[in-house]
Amino acid sequence: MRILLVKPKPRLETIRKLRAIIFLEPLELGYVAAAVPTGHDVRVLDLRLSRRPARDFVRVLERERPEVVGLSGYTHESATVKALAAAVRRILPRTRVVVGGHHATVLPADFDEECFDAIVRGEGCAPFRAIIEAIARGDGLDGIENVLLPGPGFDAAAAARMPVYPDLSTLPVPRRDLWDPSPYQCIWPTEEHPPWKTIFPQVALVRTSFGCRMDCSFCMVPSLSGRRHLTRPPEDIADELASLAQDHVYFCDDETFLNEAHARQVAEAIAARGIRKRYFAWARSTTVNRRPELFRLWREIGLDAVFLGFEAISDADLDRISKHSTVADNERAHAALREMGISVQAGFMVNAGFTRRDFRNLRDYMRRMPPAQITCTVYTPSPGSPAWHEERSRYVCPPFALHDCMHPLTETAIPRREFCREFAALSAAGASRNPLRANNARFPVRDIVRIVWAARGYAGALRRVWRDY
Ligand code: B12
Repeated sequence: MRILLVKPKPRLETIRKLRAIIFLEPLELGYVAAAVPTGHDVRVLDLRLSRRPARDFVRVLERERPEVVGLSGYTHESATVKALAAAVRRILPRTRVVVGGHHATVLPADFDEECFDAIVRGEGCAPFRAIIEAIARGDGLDGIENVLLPGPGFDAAAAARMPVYPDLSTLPVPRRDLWDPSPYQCIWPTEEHPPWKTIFPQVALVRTSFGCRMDCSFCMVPSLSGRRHLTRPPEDIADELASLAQDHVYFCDDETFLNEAHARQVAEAIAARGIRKRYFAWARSTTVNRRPELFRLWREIGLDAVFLGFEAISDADLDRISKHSTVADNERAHAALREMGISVQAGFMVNAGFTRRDFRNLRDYMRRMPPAQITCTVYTPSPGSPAWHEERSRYVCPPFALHDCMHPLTETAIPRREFCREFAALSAAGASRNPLRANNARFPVRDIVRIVWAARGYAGALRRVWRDY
C-alpha cells in the first residue's frame, strides 16, 4: 500500500513566525513510519514547508493516490487536521484516514467525525502497525489497543481514560531517511560561540525518555505518563546519535535528567562511543541544583544549553502552579550552569490576570538577569491538565483554535490589545539578555539579517494576536 504521513502547517501566525528561530524535524512521523511493516511504500509530507499547503496537499493526493493517510496535530491545529481529512474524503473516498498526535491523545472526541477512520492515542507505533496490518488483510479496525473508531460506536468511556505508554525499548529507530534534513534548524545560543560559525545549525530531534514525575498544574504530561518517567536504553540512544548526520541534537524529552542514573548512563554511553555532538535539553532547576556533577559530566560530552522553566518571579506564583521550586532555585541553577559554560534558555509564563505593573516587574526582572535566551508564553494549561479542567469554562474563545500558549484564553485584566503589546514588549526586553548579544558573539552576516528579520516578524505577530479573537 501507499501510505502518506502528514504534518500540518499551523494556521496561527504566532507559530508560523517561530519557524525562522526554531524549526524541528517531524520526528513523530519518523517513528510511525518506522513501525510500518515491510512491503509498503511510506512517505512523509511536512506541509509546514509549503507556501500553499492546502493546494499542495491536494496535488500530492491526486498524484500519489495513497491508500492510507496518517495525520498528526497539536490542539491548535485541530481545525486544519479536520480540513485535511475532509480533503482526503472528497478526493479519494476509499482512502483510510488515521489521526494521531497530541490532540488525538488528549481529546479524541474532537476527531469523532466522518472524515476519520481511526483515532490513535498516545505512542503511535504499535497501533499504526496493527492498523496497516488489518487494512492489508482486509479486516476491520476494531479491537486495536489505543485506537478509537469514530461514529455511532465511539467509545466515550475509553476516550476518557489516558492511554498507557509502552516500554520505550520496544520502539523502532525513527526513519529520518524520509525527509531532507536541511530545513530543520534552530537558534543555538552558547556561552562561547565559535567565531563566524552559524548560530542556526541543522538540528536533529532525539527522544531519550518520556513522561514526568512532577505535577505542574498546567501540564498534561503527568496525567499522560501516569507520573512515570520512562527511559530508552542508553545503548539505543547512543546508536541513534552515532547514526545522525547532524552535529546538533535537541532532546525532545519532558525532562532529560529526571532519572539521574539514566542520564549518567547515556552520557557514559556517548563518551564510550566517542560520539562528538552538541546537545540542548530541558531540565528542572531543582535537578540542576541536586546534581550539578551530572551537568558537568554532560558539559564534557557536549551539552551547550539547557531550557529551565523559570515560569514566574515570585514563590507564591510558583506554588500556585505546583512547580515545586522557588525563584532562588531558578537563580541558583542559572548561575551554576553558566559557571560550567552551559547556556540557559529561561522560559517565563505570563497570565491573563497580568496588570501593567506585573508586566513591568517581569521586564525589570529579565533585564537584571545574567545572560539567558529568554522565551515567554501565556499561561494556557494544556488540555488534559488539572488547571485546564478548572479553567476551560471561563474561555472567551472557541475551545482549540487559539491554544498555542501565545493567546490568553480567559478574560484579560487589561484590555486585550494592550495585553498583546505588553507581551510582545517582553520578547524585546528578553532579547537584550541573549548570551549571543551579551557576549558579543561573532557570526555570519546572513545570520544577523535572519535574526533581526525573525525577531521583528515574531514581535509583530505577538502584537497582532488580539485580532484573532
Ligand atoms: C519538542 C517539542 C516541541 C518542539 C517542536 C517539535 C517538532 N517536531 O516540531 C518546539 C520546541 C518547537 C515546540 C513548539 C510548540 N509546542 Co511543543 N513539545 C515538544 C515536546 C517536548 C516533545 C514533542 C516531540 O517531538 N515528541 C517526540 C515524538 C516522537 O513524540 P510525539 O510527538 O508524542 O508523537 C508520538 C505520538 O503522539 C503519536 N503520533 C504523533 N503523530 C501521529 C500521527 C499518526 C498518524 C499516528 C498514528 C500517531 C502519531 O506517535 C508518535 C510517535 O511516538 C512535547 C511534550 C511531549 N511530552 O510530547 C511538547 C508539546 C507537544 N508541545 C506543546 C505545545 C503547546 C507547543 C507550542 C504550541 C508551544 C509554543 N507556543 O511554543 C509550540 C507549537 C509548535 C507547532 N509547530 O505547532 C504541547 C502540545 C499540547 C497539545 N495538546 O497540543 C506539548 C504536549 C507540551 C505540553 N506539555 O503541553 N514543541
